[in-house]
Formats: sequence, C-alpha cells, structure tokens
Amino acid sequence: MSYVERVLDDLKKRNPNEKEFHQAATEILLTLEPVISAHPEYEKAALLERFTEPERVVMFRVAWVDDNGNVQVNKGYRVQFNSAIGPYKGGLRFHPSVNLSVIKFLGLEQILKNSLTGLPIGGGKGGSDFDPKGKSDREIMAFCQSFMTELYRHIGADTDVPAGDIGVGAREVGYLFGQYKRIRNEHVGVLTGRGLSYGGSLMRKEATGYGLIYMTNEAMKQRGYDFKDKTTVVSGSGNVAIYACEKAQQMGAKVVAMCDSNGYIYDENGIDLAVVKQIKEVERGRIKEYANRVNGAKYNEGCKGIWSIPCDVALPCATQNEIDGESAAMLVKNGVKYVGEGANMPSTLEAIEIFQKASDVVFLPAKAANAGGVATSALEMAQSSGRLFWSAEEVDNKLKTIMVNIYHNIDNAAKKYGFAGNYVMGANIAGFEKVAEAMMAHGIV
Ligand code: NDP
Ligand code: 2IT
Repeated sequence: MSYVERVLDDLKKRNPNEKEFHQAATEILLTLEPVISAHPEYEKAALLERFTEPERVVMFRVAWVDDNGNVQVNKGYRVQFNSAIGPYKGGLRFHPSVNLSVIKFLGLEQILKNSLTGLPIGGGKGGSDFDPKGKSDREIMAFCQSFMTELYRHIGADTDVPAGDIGVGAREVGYLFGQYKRIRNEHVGVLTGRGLSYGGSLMRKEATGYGLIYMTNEAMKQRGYDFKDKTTVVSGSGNVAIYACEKAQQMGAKVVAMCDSNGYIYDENGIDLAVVKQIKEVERGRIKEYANRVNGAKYNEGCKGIWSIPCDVALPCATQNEIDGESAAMLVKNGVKYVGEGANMPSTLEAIEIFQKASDVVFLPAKAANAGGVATSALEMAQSSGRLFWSAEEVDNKLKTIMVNIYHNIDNAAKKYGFAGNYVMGANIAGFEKVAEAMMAHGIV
C-alpha cells in the first residue's frame, strides 16, 4: 500500500460515516501520487495526515425563537481546516442537509481552491442545518444573531473570514455582520460578500458565476472554440447559476435550462434571465413560476432530468453530487463538449471518470472553475484592510486575470506530470504544492 493509499484508508477508518468527506479526500489524495513520489520528505513529516485533519473544528448550539414563539434548536459548525498560507477563508452554508461531513468536504476543497487563487487565504467552511426556506425576515435575523453570538469568538479579520454559500446571501451576511459589529465593537472585514454601503466589494455577487465563464472561455479559446450560439445548460438558480447564465449569455451562449431543488425549466428560445432574477432574487419564489410567465417554456418536476437535455456546455451550479454516472453518460452521449463545475463537488467520482474518459470532453473541476468567488472575497479583504474601494471594472479585470491564470496553472501542472488535459490532477497538484511548501516551512504544527 502506498503512503497515499494508507492515509486515505486511515482517514476513512478514523472518520466513519463521513461519506462526502471520504469522497473529496479520495478525489484529491489519489491524484497527488506524483507529487508525493517527488518529495519523500513529506511522508516523514506526516504531511498528508496533517493536511487531511482540520486544525480546529467548532460545533455549537444555535437556539432561536420562531414567529409562533416556539424555541428552535439548530447545529452550528465552523471547520478551520488549514491556515498555512493565510487566515481561514470560506463560506457558511445554511441548508437542512448540512452535517460535519459536508462541512469537512467543503473545507478540504476550499484549502486547494484558495491556494489556486494565488492570494493569501487558508481554508475553512461552516454553516448550519437551519433551513432558511419559508422563514420570515425576522426569523432569519434571529437565527443569524444567535449563530454569530457563538461564532464571533472564533473568527476575525486576520483569523477566519466567513462568507456566503448555499442559503447565505447578502441578507444573511448583513445580519451576521451587524451582530459581530455589535458584540465586538469593531467595523472590520470579518465577513465578505458585505453590502456596498458597509465595506463590500463591487462584483463579489457576480464573481463566482462570471469567473466560471471566464475560465471555461479560456479553455475554449485554447481549442479554437467559443460560447457563441452554444446550447448551454446551467443547473441551479441561485447566486452562482444566475451570474454564470448572465455572463454566458453576454458571450453569446444560448442557455436553455435552469433548475431549483424541485424541478427544472426548459426554454428552447433561451432563458429570459430577468424573469429568473425577479422570481429568485426579488420574490424568493420557485423556478416553476417561470413557465407560467414565459411563453413556450416548460417545467418538469425533479432535477435529474436537466442532464438529459442535449447541450454543448454543461454548468452544474446547484449542489454536490447532482451529476451521477448515469447523468454523465447521458451528457457525453448527447455530445457535451465542456463541463464547468460552478457548484462544489457537483460530479460524483463515477461521473468524473466518465467525463475524463471521453477524450473530446473538457472537464473543469470545481476547485479551479468556481474559485472566482473566493478570489473576489480576497480582493474584498484587501480593499477593507487598505480602506479602499475599487471600481467594478478594476475588480472585474483582476477576476478575469485570476481565472485565466488559474486555468494556465492547472493546464501546466497537468502537463508537467504527464497528464495533459487532466484538470482534476492539474488543480489538485497546483493547489497542493503551495500549501505543502508552507506547511513544511512551519515545522510540525
Ligand atoms: P444559492 O443558495 O444561492 O443557490 C443554490 C441553488 O442550488 C438553488 O437554486 C437551490 O435550489 C439549488 N440547490 C441547493 N441544494 C439543492 C439540492 N439538494 N438539490 C437540488 N438543488 C439544490 O447558493 P449558491 O449559488 O451560492 O451555491 C451553489 C453552489 O455553488 C454550491 O455548491 C456552493 O457551494 C457553490 N459555490 C458558491 C460560491 C458563492 O460565491 N456563492 C462560490 C463557490 C462555489 P432551492 O432554492 O430549491 O434550494
Ligand atoms: O465555495 C466557495 O468558494 C464559497 N462559497 C465562497 C467562499 C468565500 O469566502 O467567498
């Protein structure tokens, strides 16, 4: 058994029942063999054992009172996974499916993603099994205040800087920030994705979706291809999906489908994004509504069917494991050319294998393709510390440069180790090299 296999085996035994964490660790560790062989000193320093064990896991009770006067209790989490290259950085997810395994998989991914941005940010993630759907504004505020009343003691602008993720957008970040500021009596960049009136950055809202398209476009450019008139499917209809759709459309793509957790819409004339924004960003409604408002659009219950729509470009932007082996095989059979992951770990291990084996499919893995969000968060941190405010154009240009650089870095890393075109390998290796070097420099900690 190789060092990598032994670490993976131990990880599964020592963290039983954490299936999402096992999945992310398997995807990452198995691709690191070439780096580990080139650095025998890593095994002696137990580098992989340390890399896969969070520096700190915080779990706490979040008690709050609902609109009927009933006391509700949720679980709160913050996994401070790795601070070798900078303060812990990563989003907060509020969704009923959140558990320790989910937060650990997201945290592990975040370490390498943040390293790929080239900016000084370590990896962390947090959240709660709280379900914001159907809650009143007052209930959301009560929950966020209770959550922050515990979390504040663990975070800080130079320690750990949370942000949004599923179920945490501008409204939640606002309430969380308000409570932090009240308790600590300091107005600092302790959260990113803040509103523009209190230290946020222009373009942060658009950054993950736009970044995904900038990277996909760069991969296309290298192959003499582009988005013009390409049939594109974007799953989800949240923050990442909406702005991926917007930038893809600006580049000439024909986006024909989007979804939420209930079902998907198909619009052969091309999605009218203004309608989606109205339903999702303003009314906080269901995607089903779209079919009632747009002539010719159809709604289907269930999410999986979205991957049976023939397309040139598939952009999964909803959640983990939304593309399984069967869906991947269907996409390949229907002639998909580019798969760009906007969500975190949206493809199962089986799906990734199917995409990688299809020689004419370019597969851009999440930790590279969706890094534009956290990269722009790091730009927000820079603006906060410098007490500066950059224009939308400045931030957008920096984001573009970062995404293009990440693409070439993962492309070069894959080539350097003899796996040209394998961006799973390229992203994991390129991200890991910097973290490993920093961890080795810090000694056994
Ligand atoms: P949002 O909460 O804004 O939107 C999530 C979308 O995905 C909604 O349409 C939601 O539908 C759908 N969705 C969520 N869970 C499920 C599920 N179990 N099954 C089917 N659909 C589901 O979140 P974001 O857009 O911010 O996040 C989407 C993905 O992108 C996540 O994987 C996140 O980790 C990742 N990501 C986000 C970044 C960011 O900056 N926000 C940065 C990098 C990655 P419904 O409304 O019905 O729940
Ligand atoms: O998965 C992610 O990269 C995010 N949810 C964004 C994290 C951040 O700190 O902006």
